[in-house]
Amino acid sequence: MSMSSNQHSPKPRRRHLRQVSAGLVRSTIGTLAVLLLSLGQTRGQGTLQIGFEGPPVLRPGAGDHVAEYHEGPVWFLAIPGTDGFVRRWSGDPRDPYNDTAAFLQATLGDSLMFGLDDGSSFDPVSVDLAEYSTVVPDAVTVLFVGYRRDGSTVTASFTTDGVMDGTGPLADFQTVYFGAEFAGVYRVRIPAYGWSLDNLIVSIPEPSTSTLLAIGAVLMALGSSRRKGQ
Ligand SMILES: [Ca+2]
Ligand SMILES: [Ca+2]
Repeated sequence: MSMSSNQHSPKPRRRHLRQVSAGLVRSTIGTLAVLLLSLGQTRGQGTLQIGFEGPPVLRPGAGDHVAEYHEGPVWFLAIPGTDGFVRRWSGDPRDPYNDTAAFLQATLGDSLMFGLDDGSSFDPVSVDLAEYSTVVPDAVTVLFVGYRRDGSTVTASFTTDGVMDGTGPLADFQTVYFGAEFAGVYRVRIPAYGWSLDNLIVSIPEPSTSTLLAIGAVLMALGSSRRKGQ
């Protein structure tokens, strides 16, 4: 990108053209930098796991009935018109256990939905599901509804295995996987209750097509202006 400065003194018009060209290159590089910066900030996360470990930290065995929770670029809210959901800290022997401190639980009247802060689409990959507790250890069917920008929806139902022994030797949580049809949703709702949930994994496509197109256009303009300046 460096401009040669030790040539024979050019004619005034050529010098003026070179100055204009150099200014164009500088402003174009600046535009590219801004685009790449926004790319890194909004789309660079890749695949991430939400473990619900906070903050805030809770005391062992405590449950916090909340209307919202936030971790990384992902927001969690209760579906409007429902009570909320419970963020629970391990320590109560009746709760499902998986070697991590915190997980989510939905009791009667609760619900959950989630999406990304910037509203962009993402691909749900998997989530760990368990029964409510050893007090309510029955297998539970959990419905997930995904929403796309084109107005279409996609659903998946997972039924837990009914294995639930709290801090006993059995695995209370089981990992369930979303199919390829769930790709490209911007919001997911879980209208059912009576479940426990942990380790949500989502994949955030990177980078967005519109940002790539913008960078391509800037690069083409840069190449064109350099050819003209030669
Ligand atoms: Ca956890
Ligand atoms: Ca189970």
